[in-house]
Amino acid sequence: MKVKIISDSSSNMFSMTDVDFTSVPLRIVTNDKEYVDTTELDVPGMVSDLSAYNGRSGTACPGVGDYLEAFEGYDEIYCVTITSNLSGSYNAAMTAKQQYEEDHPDAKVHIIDSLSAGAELKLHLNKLKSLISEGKAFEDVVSEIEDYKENHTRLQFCLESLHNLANNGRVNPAVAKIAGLVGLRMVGDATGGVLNPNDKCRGEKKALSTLFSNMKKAGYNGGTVFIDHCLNDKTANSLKELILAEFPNALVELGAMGGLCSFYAEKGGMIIGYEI
Ligand code: X90
Repeated sequence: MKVKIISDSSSNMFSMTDVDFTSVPLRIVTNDKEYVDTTELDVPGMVSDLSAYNGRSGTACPGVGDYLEAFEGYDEIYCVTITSNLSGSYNAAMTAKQQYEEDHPDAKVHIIDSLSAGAELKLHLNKLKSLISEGKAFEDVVSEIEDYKENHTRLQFCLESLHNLANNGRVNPAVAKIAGLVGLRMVGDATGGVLNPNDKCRGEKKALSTLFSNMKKAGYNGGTVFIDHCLNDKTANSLKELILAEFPNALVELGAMGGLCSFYAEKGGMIIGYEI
C-alpha cells in the first residue's frame, strides 16, 4: 500500500520528512517571464524583479495533468489545495482524482479544499502525516482531517500592500487602495475561503496586537502556529514573541513564503495558520 501526501505550492510546504510528499507548483506569469513555484525559484529575486516591472502579472494554477503525474504509482492519496474560491487548483485536482480512480479502481484519492492559503495548509499537512503514521484507515483519515480543517484551524494575514491581489481580481480594488497608504497594514482572515480585510492598522505594533487579539477571539489558546512571511523575518519574530509571552509552551514556527504567496502577500506580508 503506497500512501502519499500532496499539496499545491500555495502551502509554502516544499518537503516533508518520513512520508512520500510532492509539491505541485503554481506559476507566476508576466509578459516577459514565467516563474515556477518550486524550491529552485529565487523568491527574493522574483519579488525585486516584479517591483521593478510595470506590465501585467498574474498567476496560473496546476493543470489536471500535473496532479495526475503526482498521483502516479500511489494507492492512497491525500491532497491539500488552496481555497477553491480564489483558484482553479481544487477543481483541477478533483478532475484528476476522478480520472485516476477510473484508471486505478483500487486507488483512493481525497482532495481537501483548504478554504485557505499558506501557513494554514501546513497545519493540515502535518495533521495528515500524523494520522497516517498512527495507521488509521483511509476513511478515518478523511473524516478526521475534514473535522480538523473545519473546527480546529484558522488563518490571519497582515499585508502592507494589496496591489497584486486587487489587480488580479482577488480583492476589492477600493479596499486595496486604502490599504496601500504608507504605513497602513491590513489585517484579516479567510472566513468563507475568501480574503476578508477586516482591520486597517497604523504601524507594525498595532497590526501585531490586533492580529493576536483576533486570534484569541477566534479561539486560539496555545496550540501550534505557523507564521509564513515574505522577506520579513523581523516582524514574524516579533509576532512569535508576542504569542510566546502569553503562551510559553506553544509551538510557533516561522517559514519563508514560496513564490505564489510572495506574489500575492507581497514584501513584508505574513500569513498565520493557527490551531483553535
Ligand atoms: O489559481 C491561481 O492563479 C492562484 C490564485 C491565488 C489567489 C489568492 C492567493 C492569496 C495568497 C494572501 C493572504 C492570505 C489570504 C488567504 C485567503 C484565503 C496570500
